Amino acid sequence: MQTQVQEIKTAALEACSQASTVQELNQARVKYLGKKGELTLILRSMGQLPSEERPLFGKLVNEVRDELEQALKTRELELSAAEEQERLMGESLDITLPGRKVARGTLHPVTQIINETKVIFMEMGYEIVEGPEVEWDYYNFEALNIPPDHPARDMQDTFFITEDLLLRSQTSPVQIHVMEKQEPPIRIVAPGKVYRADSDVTHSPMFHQIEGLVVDKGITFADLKGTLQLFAEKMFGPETKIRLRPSYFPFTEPSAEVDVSCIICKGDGCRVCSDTGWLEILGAGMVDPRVLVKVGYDPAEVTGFAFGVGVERMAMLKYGINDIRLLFENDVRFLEQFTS
Ligand code: 2NM
Repeated sequence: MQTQVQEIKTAALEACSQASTVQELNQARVKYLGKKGELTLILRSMGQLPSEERPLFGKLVNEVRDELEQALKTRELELSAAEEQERLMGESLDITLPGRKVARGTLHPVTQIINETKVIFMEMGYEIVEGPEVEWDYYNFEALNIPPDHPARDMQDTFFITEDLLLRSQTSPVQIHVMEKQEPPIRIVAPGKVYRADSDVTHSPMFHQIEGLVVDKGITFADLKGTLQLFAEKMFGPETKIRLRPSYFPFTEPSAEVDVSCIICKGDGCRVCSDTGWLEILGAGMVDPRVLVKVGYDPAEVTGFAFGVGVERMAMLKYGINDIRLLFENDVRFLEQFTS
């Protein structure tokens, strides 16, 4: 039986060194050391030996088992290291490749212009106010001295919801609300969406407007001019000039169209300014005394100026966009060009 044990040992060590994978090695482990393995079985048959030989035989089997276990362990480490090495060699990972860029969103150009405008006026001490997009006829028209037969009140120009509810066609109703609630001094800017029944390459039925209003004792047309000059410089660059031309709005008297020197050609004349050197971007004027009276102010005590700008128009001029619809299609290939 001792000879048998020696034979098992030799065979088992041979199987161990012959195994070329961890799997084969495990098969050898089961074959010799498993519950029904050759070494296990021979130990169980020890009863056949005379009792005085049993301790020595048991010792031999245990020594052989320890030796085999050690050999299996060593071989397993070798094989698993080799297998890991082979797996890694099979992987083609080039750690010198540059990483993939994370796609980051940007603010819409219209939002960027609104934010810039807000900052410019906040630095001058203005408050930003917002109001509802659905308005009463009173706040959108009547309080602004726009008479019942004014063309702006036509269904063709304004989206009416009922006879006296509508989608605001300007943000000035926000300013009427503020004046009704607060006493002068007033220094506010109202940005937001406005709606007009108009649609072509330069007009969208929804667009954004920013209107400003200052009311206090002794406010003059010179204050208006100085404010708009400063706005133009901060928005379009320090060299920007402004030019005022007489105009008419029902809610201001006197009124003016305000031009800025062309931001593309700096006044030399180009396609964007139709060779005039000037771009019309603002409407402005001194708040009509009738508007002040309607909100309960005394025009003998206080005066005010107001102005309005179209945000999409500013964006189109600033970025040389020739079709307003590009600003609302939200094609990422278009919007990506305005990464701030
Ligand atoms: C403009 C042009 C001129 C304006 C007037 C008022 C108010 F409420 F004070 F009467 N807010 N905004 C105004 C004046 C708006 O937009 C082209």
